[in-house]
Parts: sequence; structure tokens; C-alpha cells
Amino acid sequence: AAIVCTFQEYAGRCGDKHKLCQAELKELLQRELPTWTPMEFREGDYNKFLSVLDSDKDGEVDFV
Ligand SMILES: [Ca+2]
Repeated sequence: AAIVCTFQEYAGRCGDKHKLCQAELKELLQRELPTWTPMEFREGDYNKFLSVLDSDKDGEVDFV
């Protein structure tokens, strides 16, 4: 439940409230999973990360 709540908190910030756009994904990773996001992580790395998770290629990631 905590994971769903955290996802929704970030997903609701812009655009589709049930999906994470790249900016929301970046913020979630940086704030909630700092050990996953080394300081040298660049915008292009978030872009790659998003595209791996974005199975339907709509530019956003849903919880599933
Ligand atoms: Ca969103």
C-alpha cells in the first residue's frame, strides 16, 4: 500500500494522474530511491530508464 501511495503521490503532479511522466519518475527516484540514482545520472539515463519501463510507448509509466 505504501508503494502505491508513493507512486500516486508523484504520478498526480502533472498530466495523467495515474502515470509517471519522465519528470515525475525522476523526482520519485531521486527522493525515494536515492541509492538507485547515482549523482552522475543524467537526463538521458532517466530517458532510457523510462523507455525500458514504458512498455506501451506512450511516454509515461503506469503502476503495473
Ligand atoms: Ca502524471
